[in-house]
Amino acid sequence: MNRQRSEAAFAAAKRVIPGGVNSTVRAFRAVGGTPVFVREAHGAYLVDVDGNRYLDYVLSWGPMIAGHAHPAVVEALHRAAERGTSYGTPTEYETELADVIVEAVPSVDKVRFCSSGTEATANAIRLARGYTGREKFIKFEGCYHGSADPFLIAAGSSALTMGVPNSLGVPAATAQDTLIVPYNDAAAVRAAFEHNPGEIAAVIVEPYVGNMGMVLPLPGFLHALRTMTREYGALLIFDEVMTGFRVARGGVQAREGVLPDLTTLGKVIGGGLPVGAFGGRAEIMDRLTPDGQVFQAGTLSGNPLAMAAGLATLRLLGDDTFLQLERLGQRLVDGMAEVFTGRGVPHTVAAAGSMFGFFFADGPVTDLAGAKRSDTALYGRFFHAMLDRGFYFAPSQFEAAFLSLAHTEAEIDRTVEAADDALAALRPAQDDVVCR
Ligand code: KE4
Repeated sequence: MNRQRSEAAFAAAKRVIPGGVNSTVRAFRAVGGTPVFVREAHGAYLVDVDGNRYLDYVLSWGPMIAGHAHPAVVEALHRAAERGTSYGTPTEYETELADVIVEAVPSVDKVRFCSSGTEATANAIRLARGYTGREKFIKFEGCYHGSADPFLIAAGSSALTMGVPNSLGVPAATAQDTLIVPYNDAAAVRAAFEHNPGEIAAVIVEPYVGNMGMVLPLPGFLHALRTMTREYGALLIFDEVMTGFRVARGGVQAREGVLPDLTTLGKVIGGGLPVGAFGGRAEIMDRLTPDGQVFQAGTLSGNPLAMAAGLATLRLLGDDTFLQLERLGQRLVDGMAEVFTGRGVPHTVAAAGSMFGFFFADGPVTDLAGAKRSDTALYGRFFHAMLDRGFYFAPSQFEAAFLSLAHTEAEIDRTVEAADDALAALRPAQDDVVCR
């Protein structure tokens, strides 16, 4: 595929934008090569600046569940823009979207909007700290909750699970309040509570993980978090920025029947416009300013265009559409698994609704250590082989993939065929898996 204009665009971007991108993962560092510069997108397809067309399985990292430029969403945005783009006042559009979220998400009585998932999770942690009067919180290795300081922490060597910054600029003092434990390890969570009696405000978790690749909770893990947080007086926060209105209308909590104290949302609820939200029981949410004393603010929080795009998107998602997406997702991962098996490539696949993932690894991946043991070099080569065939997967093994209402069975089947062709063409390097 000719991507000369993307290469020129990348060179031009790097002159005025650090790394040529406005979000790190877009730079293709995990898979190598030049990032694709997109000119436009329609339905399930991206079109790059060279005119190449790709079937899109990233969907802007989740938001575009209705497909790109869906007519109902575009029309809603046109109408909203003609009324102005931001007022800095309350609007009924915010209440309208809040009503939809409260009705759909089982644990949410009240919700506050902001402009990104990062803001949502950072505010949720502040609220949990304000509500409990405690300062530490537990997060899981490999779970990503946005780019605010308290989350940019890696597992430290300390037996107390004390974290260490994994970005320059994050103060050590901040890291001390972030406790890191392995995903799916309920015993490590209990140990963290026992080592930090009365100090832990919350446990925040991606209930289905999309940020180390797709990793699902082991049976009972989410229930164990619910039990332990109640037992130790901490709040349970489900970070459903990626899974909210994606794996089910009510998110993971609706599928699994585990109700957190706070839920963070983003992506789908904004239909591709900047949005974030956090919600929970009224007695917690009412601790927020102006009624309470936990401060939150944002110039564009609840922006009318984001509300319009979010409402138009959520109105397209009925029970039947979630069933349709579930079926498509399963068809895809079954087809990919068959291809990987046929080509003798060790693999594991996971799907929930319209979110799915795969690792080139022997056996299921249940935590970050397992994800890191997968063949990421092969993933990078597979990514490019599929890109050259017109299929856009995440430019990193440690991401999930997504489907939209615009994806059809025919396109799923074409993807599976292309995957078989791609693996047949790949010349496994000595250190990669040998295709038997
Ligand atoms: P944003 O600040 O990027 O809107 O949301 C942060 C966030 C919070 N929680 C979860 C579970 C998330 O997946 C995210 C953001 N996801 C990444 C994709 N892995 C966004 C892509 C990017 O960083 O460019």
